[in-house]
This record gives sequence, C-alpha cells and structure tokens, in this order.
Amino acid sequence: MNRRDFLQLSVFGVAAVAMPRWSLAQVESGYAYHYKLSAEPTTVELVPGFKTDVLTFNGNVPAPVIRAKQGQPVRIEFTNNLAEPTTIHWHGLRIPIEMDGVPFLSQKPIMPGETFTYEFTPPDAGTFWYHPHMNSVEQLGRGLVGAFVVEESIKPDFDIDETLILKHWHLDKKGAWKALSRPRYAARMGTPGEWGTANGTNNPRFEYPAGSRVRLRLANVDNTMTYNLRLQGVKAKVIAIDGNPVIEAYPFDQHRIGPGMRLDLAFVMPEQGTGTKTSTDNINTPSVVLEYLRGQFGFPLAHFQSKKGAASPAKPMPKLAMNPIPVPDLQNAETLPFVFEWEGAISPVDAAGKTHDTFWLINRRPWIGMGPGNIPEPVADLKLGKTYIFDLKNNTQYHHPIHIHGHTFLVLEMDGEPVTPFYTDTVLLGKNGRAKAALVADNPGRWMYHCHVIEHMKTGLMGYVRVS
Ligand SMILES: [Cu+2]
Repeated sequence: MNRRDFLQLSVFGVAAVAMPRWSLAQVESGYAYHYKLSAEPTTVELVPGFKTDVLTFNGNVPAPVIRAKQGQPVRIEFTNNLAEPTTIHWHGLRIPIEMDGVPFLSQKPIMPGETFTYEFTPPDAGTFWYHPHMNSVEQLGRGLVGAFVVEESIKPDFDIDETLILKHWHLDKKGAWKALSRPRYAARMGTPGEWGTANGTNNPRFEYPAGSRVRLRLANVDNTMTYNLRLQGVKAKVIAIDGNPVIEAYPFDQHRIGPGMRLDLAFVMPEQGTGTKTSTDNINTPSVVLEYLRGQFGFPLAHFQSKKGAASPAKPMPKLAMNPIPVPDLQNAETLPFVFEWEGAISPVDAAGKTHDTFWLINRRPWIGMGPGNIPEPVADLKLGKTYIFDLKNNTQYHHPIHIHGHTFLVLEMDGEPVTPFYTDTVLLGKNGRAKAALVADNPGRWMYHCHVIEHMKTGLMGYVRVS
C-alpha cells in the first residue's frame, strides 16, 4: 500500500493499525460492513525492479480482501475510475439478481466516473472472490481480482487465517505485458500467463509460530490456469471446496483448482525444518511449501516457515459448520443435459472488418459478446423451487471449470463414478470429463452459466439459465 492509499483508507479507517494486511477499511455508518471500493489504473512493481501498468481495486495489488459476516448485510459503494464501463460480480455468493453484477442481464454497466452501491446479505460463509464481468480478458487479466471472505456467524477458532489469491500475470521478465489472449490458444487451453504470484508476489514467504492451527484459503483468480496443488512438508486436510465446507474433512494430497475455484486447507504448523525440498526450490529448509504440479514437477507458489512462538498448545482443529444450501430433492429432479463442444469457426467479420472468433458451444450454441440488444434465449428455463440435475459433458480435449451464478451445485458424480457429494459453484470438467450436479432453483433471475477460462467464455462458452 502506498502512502496515498494509506491516508485515503485512514479517513474511513476504524483503527487502521490493527487491520490485517490488505483488508479494506470500513466506512462508519449504520451498516456493520460498509466499504468503499474503486477500480482504477495504477503502476506497481510486480516483477522486482520493473514497473507495470495494471488495473487495481483501491490502487493496490493484491486487491483488498473484503470481509463480511454470514447473515449480516454488507454495503459496498463501488466507483468506476476506469476509462471504460464495468460491473462487479461476487463469485459464489447466493445473493439477489440485482446485485449479481452481470451487465445487461442483471444491471446496467457502471460508466466511467459513476458509483453503484452493492448491498446484500451473504447467506453462506466461506472463501469467495470478486471481479468485473465486462471486458473480462482485459479487466481481470490486468489485475481486477480480489478475495471476498465471509466469516462464519460463529467464528471458528483458528490461530492463523490466511488468504492467498493465485494468478499468473501475462508479463515478461521485465514486467512488460504480453498478449492476454491469442486466438490459437483461446481455441485450446487458453493463453497462460508467465509471472506466477500469490497475493501479487512471486513465491511469497510467510512465518507462523510452530504449532499454530492454520486455515489457508486458496483462490484461483487466474484467467486461464488450472493449478494442480500440493502442500509439501505438512499433513493438511481439505476443509472446504469453493467456499463450502466439505461434509467430512479429508487428507489433502493433490487437488486441481480451475480458474474461479477455491480450496480451504487446515494444518498445524510444524517445527522448523521438517519440510521437504521442492524440485525447483533452492531453499534448504522450508517448513511448508505450496506448489503446483506440472506433470511430476512441483513449482513453488508460496513458502511457510516456522518460528518459535506461543501458539495455543494442542487445541483441536475447529470444524466448519455446513452452509444453509437448500437440499436437492433428487427423487423429483429433472435432468438437463449440457454438452460442451468445440467448433473451429472463423466467424463473421463485422462492419469494421474485425473478426469475432467463436470456438466453444453449450448445447451446440455459442454466445458472443454482451449488449442490450444481444441477449439470446436462456440455455434452460428452470421452475422456481424445483430440483434439477445438470448432466455435464465435456466433448473436448481441454479443461472447463463450469460456473453458475446465484446458486450452488451439489456434485453427485464425476466421470461416471459416484463421489462423496460436495457443494460448489464451479465444476471442473477434465478432458472428455463428465459430471452430474444437482441444484434447487430457488433464486429467481437470469443467471450466468459459463466456463471460467475467460477466453473460452469470451469465444462462446457461456449462456444463462432463467429461474422463474
Ligand atoms: Cu472452458
């Protein structure tokens, strides 16, 4: 945070000194959770020694972590200081359609200089995130991505609660921008960035007292990358997937999170030096290393080192309460097939001579661009209160994290096999992968339903469901 931001924050600040890093200062008002948020261009140092022009929330990378509380209203006065229209979507939150932040489908674009106040009460606790839903390749790609943490109505007793947002920026070694999207890649796995970061820093280091009970909230805010995560040097447990507590915490081995997805882990910080040396790491005694795997090779994302400290001895690991997601009525459910396919169309050239690539289809239909006059029919019409089973089929060679707005899926099957059911807002389909996921259509509105590989979304892989 630079000095100017600090001063700005202090104006609204309640005890700015005590604020955790990157938390957002609250505005004093009748609301317990009241924030001012802005989107603005800024220059920051991402690659050490080099300046990069980025788009930020409140002038900072990483974006402030917005903290709210389950069941309590939150108010966010958002000002668009970009040179183009935008909206903010609160990924994973089951809130009313008017607050969902999708241009034309749920609200008018917020024009440069305008302020729009988002107000909602999050029903679920967990790790969520926020980002624009306009010109997404650029706006998200250049930095408008932040974590949104909804605390439990009764806060679980962890010693450390850390949030890491993972992103590979499309930068070269001197911090200069490379193409955020290339058609050749958009038609395949998406264009990967090269400068890997956690909270805007390449391979950051954290120090926790040995014996601390750590809750690590990981959010993949990347446009493209699916991270196959592993934690070296400690036995951790998976406690929540995509914001939602799992029914029973289970040992963490590896876990793939696609763009938009989250993972909450819990572990006890080991003594100094118990960790394993990673294949690409030259630190001798890291305690715990978060890494992602490419094939069998691990690449570090963050290090956690032990320090001697006063962690509460031998307290049990807290257990998370389940979120109040409506239980699907599977007996009376209707099954809706959705097929995700590839089409190599070099599509119509517009009056300006620009091509509009469409590569991806939902049930044989692409949706390109958004505009007041460009809202197609929904991909499905859902009856309010009824349970549906989404039968998802990926007929392509690439990963697709399929995200639904305003609702939470209960995943029943992956790749034809029953799984221990888990709740999620984003289902990751592997190549030629399948899934069956149920939901209760309990939130009226027109809800986006799309792939969260941003280039896939922008080249056809999106639609919406209408709940009425
Ligand atoms: Cu996709």
